[in-house]
Amino acid sequence: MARHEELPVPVFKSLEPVYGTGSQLEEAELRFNNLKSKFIEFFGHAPDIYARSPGRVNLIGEHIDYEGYSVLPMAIRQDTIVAIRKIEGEKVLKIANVNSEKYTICNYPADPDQELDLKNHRWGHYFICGYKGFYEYAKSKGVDVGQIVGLEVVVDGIVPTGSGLSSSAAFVCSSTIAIMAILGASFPKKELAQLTCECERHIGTQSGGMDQAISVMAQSGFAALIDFNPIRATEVQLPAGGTFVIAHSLAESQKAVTAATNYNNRVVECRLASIVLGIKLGMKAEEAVTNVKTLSDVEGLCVSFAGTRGSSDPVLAVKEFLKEEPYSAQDIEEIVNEKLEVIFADSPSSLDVLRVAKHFKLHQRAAHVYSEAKRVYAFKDTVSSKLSEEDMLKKLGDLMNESHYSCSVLYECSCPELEELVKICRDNGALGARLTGAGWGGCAVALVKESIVPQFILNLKDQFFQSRIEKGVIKKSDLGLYIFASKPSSGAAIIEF
Ligand code: NG1
Repeated sequence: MARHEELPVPVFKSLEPVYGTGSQLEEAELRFNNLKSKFIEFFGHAPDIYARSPGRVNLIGEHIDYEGYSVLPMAIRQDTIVAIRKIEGEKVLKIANVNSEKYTICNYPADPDQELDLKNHRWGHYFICGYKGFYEYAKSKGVDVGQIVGLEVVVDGIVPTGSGLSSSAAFVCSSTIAIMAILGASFPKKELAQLTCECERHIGTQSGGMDQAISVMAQSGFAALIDFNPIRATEVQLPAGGTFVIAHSLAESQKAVTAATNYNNRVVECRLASIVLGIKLGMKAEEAVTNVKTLSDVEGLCVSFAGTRGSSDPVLAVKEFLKEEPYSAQDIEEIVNEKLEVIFADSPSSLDVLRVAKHFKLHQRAAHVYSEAKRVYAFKDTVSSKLSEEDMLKKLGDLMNESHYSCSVLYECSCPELEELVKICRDNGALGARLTGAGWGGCAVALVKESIVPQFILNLKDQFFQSRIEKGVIKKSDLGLYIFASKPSSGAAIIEF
């Protein structure tokens, strides 16, 4: 039988296979009805097709997907739905949102080669990421998708934005899948996972691929170990006695806007760390600059070095060869024998990083990546071990705590609000708690024993959210959006009524 990622995105005629039964189905029915009415209101007729794709929470494996390492996320029930219809004759893309006050209608030309104006960020840009990426991929595969047509689109997204729960990937994936379906194409899920990752890079972040992979390939009831090169998803059954509670720090992380100092900065630092390690471990400078792209490329050399010290831990090489003090651009240029601007000449977003970076913390970033990559496998092995449930949950919690420490201290992608929230989670009985997603704001995820979940949520409301309600940061009636328990949900789907 074909592995599920070899299959196309499923097409359903009803909502039950996606949303199950009960309150989740009722909520979905309301949203689909509303989406259809809005579509008729905006464009005068109903859509032809809907596509939906979920957000995700990453349980462990942060900031390592772009370094080629496996990660372990699960899809959440919150998703983005895109309703779509072709317009014959008019070559325009009209992108509306059910929340038309916050997200006003965006029009773009129906031109797959258009350049996105990244200096003027608009919410509709994410749809165009999918549009451009789809056409690029179809062309590269020699798939004929016919004449260029106009499209009418209405979007309904309930993944909280800037929360580390991948609202952007849910939007890009549902857009790409809607475009694929309306143009009569069909690609297997693993190809879509790769293609949507490349789509999202049009927004200017050097995205790693985890979010799109889980959004497209998730299976209800399971988290997944996502491997890259090639992309593959292996189901992971989580222990029944533990629940993952997601809580928002209420600090919004504007990933696309802060890319040059935060997300893309770390991608650049990791590349520089891997080149320097490669050289210190015997590669010629020129060879390292040309061939070494990620820390996983030089892991073998690091492990061989560790072997000379009776270990297999690549962090030993980091400790030996990368100084803890920050490197200046000049320090690195002397080692690599090349100007940094030349190394990154073909990556405009990396050049933006170089323009604003004061220094580069190569030791800390590499130590995080190698140790976090190991924790992902330790998490996966623990889940499938014969430990008692009690011991298993404790071990998983410990790994999550270690991951948070590494993200916070070595990778410096936390923030004061996340630190406060993670501490409150632990003080209230979480077995482990950590920031999830890119960080610098957004959500924390806590592993909590099933039996204490209701009290845990009440305590967090009291100790973290109440003061923010009083200050008017959020409304009490919206609390359910900012703290909730989450079960592993299903991945992308196409719905035709
Ligand atoms: P968020 O910002 O949580 O969607 C981002 C990246 C991931 C991964 C994590 C950090 C995008 C679309 N996603 O996730 O690929 O690198 O940060 O682990 O850029």
